[in-house]
Amino acid sequence: MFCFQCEQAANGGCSKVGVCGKQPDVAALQDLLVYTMKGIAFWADKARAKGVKDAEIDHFMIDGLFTTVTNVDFSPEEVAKLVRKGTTLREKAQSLFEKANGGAYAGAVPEAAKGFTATTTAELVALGAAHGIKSDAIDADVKSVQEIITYGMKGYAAYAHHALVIGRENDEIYAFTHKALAATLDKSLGLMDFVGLAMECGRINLVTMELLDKANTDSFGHPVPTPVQLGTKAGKAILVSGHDLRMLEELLKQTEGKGINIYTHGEMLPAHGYPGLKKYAHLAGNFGGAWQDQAKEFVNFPGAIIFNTNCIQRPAESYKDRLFTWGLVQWPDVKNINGMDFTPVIEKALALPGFEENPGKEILTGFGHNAVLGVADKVIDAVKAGQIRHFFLIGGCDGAKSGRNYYTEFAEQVPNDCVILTLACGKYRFNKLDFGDIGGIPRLLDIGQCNDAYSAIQIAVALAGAFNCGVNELPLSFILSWYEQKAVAILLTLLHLGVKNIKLGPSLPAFITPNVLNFLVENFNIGPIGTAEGDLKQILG
Ligand code: FSO
Ligand code: SF4
Repeated sequence: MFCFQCEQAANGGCSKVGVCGKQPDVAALQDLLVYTMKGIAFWADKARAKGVKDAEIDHFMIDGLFTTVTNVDFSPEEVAKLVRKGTTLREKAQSLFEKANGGAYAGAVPEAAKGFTATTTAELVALGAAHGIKSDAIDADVKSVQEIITYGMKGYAAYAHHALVIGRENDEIYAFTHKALAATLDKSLGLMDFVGLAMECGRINLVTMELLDKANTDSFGHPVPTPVQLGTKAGKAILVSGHDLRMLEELLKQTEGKGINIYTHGEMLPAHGYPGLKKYAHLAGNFGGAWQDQAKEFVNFPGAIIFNTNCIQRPAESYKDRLFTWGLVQWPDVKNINGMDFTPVIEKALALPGFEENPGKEILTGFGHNAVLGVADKVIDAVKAGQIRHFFLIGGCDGAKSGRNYYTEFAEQVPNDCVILTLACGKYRFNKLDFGDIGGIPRLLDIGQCNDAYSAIQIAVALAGAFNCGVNELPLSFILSWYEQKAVAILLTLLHLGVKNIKLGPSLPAFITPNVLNFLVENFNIGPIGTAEGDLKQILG
């Protein structure tokens, strides 16, 4: 196996077993799934050029890409099932094209688009091992940008999936997915073609985040500033981890009046701010820290636990029997709920002791674009009056590797006349600290999940409009932490929007070659994080 798609990649790439727990068979099957999707994309892209689309194929691409995101699917059987389905959809895409074309394709057909005969899981694993990231003998810089695009697509696929659960989709996302995956098979394309596609991938992620924002806010209302309880309520308990709000809503409905309290974990924290979710009195509070602490924290959760997206880690035996996954999230031997019937989770929670009453501290969430822009005048006045000197967006993923203390230190050292905007699970490095307020405006504003980078962009654009300048001229700095592929998608969106001077950490991606890094530095002045003290000094002058 070889995988270097996330920040914790061992020594430039995991080659024996994933640091995340991904085994070589699953790695090979995921590589084969991506290879299969490239083959589907070759035909689907051509069929689209002839005006033919297919919803089953489009949805499969989203599910397939999301499946290969870090910490989503660890089950060889489930990934193999998707590869088999992909094989039949590749044939379907080819026949759709041929029918529209009135005959076979006249040009050269790449190997990936020809399909394969392997079917058993063992055969698929063997085949996948031959179609890994290193199997293409192509220019290292081209490969680097191709991988950036692929990871960006994996990232927005997660968001497109959540939107689709709510019944929202956008054909532009599918069209680009086919075009970009097919492009990776096209040997006539050069480095700058792929750079262009990478920027377009950033635009498509913006389109996807907007789609999801609309799906969420139309369904549950605009988030409002909301205190979230970190303590516990007496009663049975279910912990929900992940990003999917619609799944949480359904679980809230099904547990109403059953004496079960629902707690959020990790990226579900911002759910408390949505009127359509906070109206449930048994949405009780937030439990634990960011994803990488789950193994030590879940031991202490006396109820059922369910993951509706990444990031799942190898479960300890002590809580494995009360752990569930939902939808595309899979761990071998952990019960998966496919659909919206949560009876097994509810029964498990009822059989477990639950919590005693133990109130704790409260933290605030719910500062989406609607809430922040609702007080925009106040914010703008505070900037003009010199009460707010600078905004720092300290956001992104948390993770286990060392070097992430930087983000805590940075937040702690941000001067009192500056505001911190935050999003995604990296916030757990500092969201329980007290930052106070500036004339009633909290100094720490939790914008939401990683996909709420959309909100951050709306806020930045509105501020730029109010001050009649570009986003790069605003007193606003982006201090980002990355871990998995959604962060790659968001980074591409920021680059697509022309955002400069981003500081990225805790380490730079292993899939970026020195030449590609130079390109990013020259065009966007993107740079690695240094020390909190040094970076703050440099930014604030
Ligand atoms: Fe964190 Fe995991 Fe949202 Fe990522 S939970 S690391 S950026 O999945 O998706 O922020
Ligand atoms: Fe390694 Fe990350 Fe790939 Fe897992 S996802 S195998 S940790 S690079």
